[in-house]
Amino acid sequence: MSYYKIENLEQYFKHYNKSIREPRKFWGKIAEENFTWYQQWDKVVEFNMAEADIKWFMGAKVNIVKNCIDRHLARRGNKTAIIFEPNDPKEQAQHITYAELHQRVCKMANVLRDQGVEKGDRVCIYLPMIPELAISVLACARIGAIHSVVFAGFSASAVATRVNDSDCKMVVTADGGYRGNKTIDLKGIIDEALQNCPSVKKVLVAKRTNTAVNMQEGRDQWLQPLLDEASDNNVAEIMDAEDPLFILYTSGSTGKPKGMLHTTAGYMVYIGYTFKNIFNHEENDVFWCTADIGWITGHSYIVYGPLLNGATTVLFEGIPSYPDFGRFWDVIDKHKVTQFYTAPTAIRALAKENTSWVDHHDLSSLRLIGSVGEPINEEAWHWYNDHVGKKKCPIVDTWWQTETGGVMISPIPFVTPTKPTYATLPLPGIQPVLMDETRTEIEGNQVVGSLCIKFPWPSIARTIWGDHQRYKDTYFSTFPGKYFTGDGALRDEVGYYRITGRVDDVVIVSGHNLGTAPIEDAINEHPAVAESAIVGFPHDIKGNALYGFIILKEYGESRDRDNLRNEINQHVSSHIGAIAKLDKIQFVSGLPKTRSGKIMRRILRKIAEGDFSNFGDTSTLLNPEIVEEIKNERVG
Ligand code: 6R9
Repeated sequence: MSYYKIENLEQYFKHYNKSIREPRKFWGKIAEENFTWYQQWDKVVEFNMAEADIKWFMGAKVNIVKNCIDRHLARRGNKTAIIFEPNDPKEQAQHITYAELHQRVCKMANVLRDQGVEKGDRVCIYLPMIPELAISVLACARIGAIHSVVFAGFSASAVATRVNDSDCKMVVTADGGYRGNKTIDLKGIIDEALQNCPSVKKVLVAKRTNTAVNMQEGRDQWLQPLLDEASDNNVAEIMDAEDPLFILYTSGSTGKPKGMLHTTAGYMVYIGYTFKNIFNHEENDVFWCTADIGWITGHSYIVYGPLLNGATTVLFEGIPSYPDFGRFWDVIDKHKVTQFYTAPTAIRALAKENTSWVDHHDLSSLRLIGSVGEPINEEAWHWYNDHVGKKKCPIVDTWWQTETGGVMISPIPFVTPTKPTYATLPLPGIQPVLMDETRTEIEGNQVVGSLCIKFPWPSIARTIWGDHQRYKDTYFSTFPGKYFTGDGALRDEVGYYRITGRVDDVVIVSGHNLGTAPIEDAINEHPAVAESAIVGFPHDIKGNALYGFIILKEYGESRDRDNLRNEINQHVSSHIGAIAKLDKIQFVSGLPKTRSGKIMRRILRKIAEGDFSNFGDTSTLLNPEIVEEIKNERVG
């Protein structure tokens, strides 16, 4: 019996139980039957949760890129591995076959080696969503260099912090990048960043926008001529199971960014396995994840997961609103996408527009649709289900984190019955528990608590680069012996999980524990509201009171503000209870968001408190200008 694919609910429970009772047998069998190894492991897993010391497949020798590309060549050499869909729909899409990908990755790997990159060296990749990005990632992994992809929307200072934190030796970038009708001066940003980065000796520059750039003598080189010269014969590095694969900095909604370190074999096995099951992958599918490779979602489910399964993956350079709000639906139709995976923030933005944008496209190729990144509110879930999935495609609401490497809680499509706003059940191997304030595990169903995981899974991050103590403190000390996710969750009467948001987004009002996410859900259901964010602020009598920052739809903008405030509060009262009424409501034109679409609540909390002294690191904000507006119009 194979454990690689879950076919029905009975099998899910069978596999799940096996994975808990005999994790070593379960993962050992999956690893053995579905991947190629130079040498097998001695032990499947070894761990000490108190020390945050976790090792999978110790003793094994493997190369993840051999598994992503080389082993498919005989059977799938002419199959499309990557479909590159450019920013401008008038520019032709590219279909890169497995054979061509192999050749291009081998050349890039040889260029890196020629430029002095060795196994274990860190390479910062700061590229737009073009094929060179995926190719650079794979080339690093092929020669055992540790890639650190920095999203090509980060500022120079954010890049410098990340480059210095991990002492990168090289930066791979481009002259510029396209984003809708804008051109971003990537090389200029790198030049500025590198003024403060002594470790970087070489910069390779891909050409994308043909923007004029400065090339620093002795440091900078154009990539293409080096690739043209390079041989396409490359012997992959033989890696130990626990050799580092990549560093990825978390989006940084709190504190200094953390360089999460992922290692080779466990990540490979878990990402291959989860891609197969969560997206119900079949041979002729065209899979599209709209994330950027600069985030964990792009690492795991644009590059590694699809390629490990010999799939066809779409790499989209553009944005959902360019050249118009029909772009996503146009791409689905054009490439006959079978699985579409996006974020609630994009869904809500598109749901604000006229439905004819989506209704006028042929989306009949879709078999399932997915969501990731934040809790999906009820209204967005239904819009996604009705207009995109046409009520025929299961929605996989996938909960996971940069730290977890792969999806942890999610429906298995066509297997797990879905429920709006619920991520539903843990994947095999994942043991979630809910904890109360006294650090006791909460048993039973219909309960709420802090979400922890009590047994290691193969793709858990192994450390924070250069700071194992911080790794232990952040994830393994709040609830000793367990991995603490930082999220709160609810477990319903059948054991389904609903992630309610970060635990620090819980506000205690008059002794009642209020999650801000359900209140926001209720507010967002009001017909005049486009989006909202709720934070707590200190209150003499209640301890804390609620402050709402609300974006109105056009429809609401012409209405009397005080009437709207009353209506919104009545809505909250009737949906959650009078206790959840907002003391203050400020209508805003936008919310401060990180580039991955997460609201930076820390800033809103400070504004609500009237403390404008120190907003901390705002370098990861997409729209820093909004902070000033919100500050000036604060409701005192
Ligand atoms: C993959 C990714 C992780 C945080 C996580 C949680 C939130 C992600 C979610 C979700 C509810 C989902 N989150 N997916 N919350 N439902 N389906 O987004 O990684 O950028 O590290 O963010 O995102 O709060 O803790 P990352």
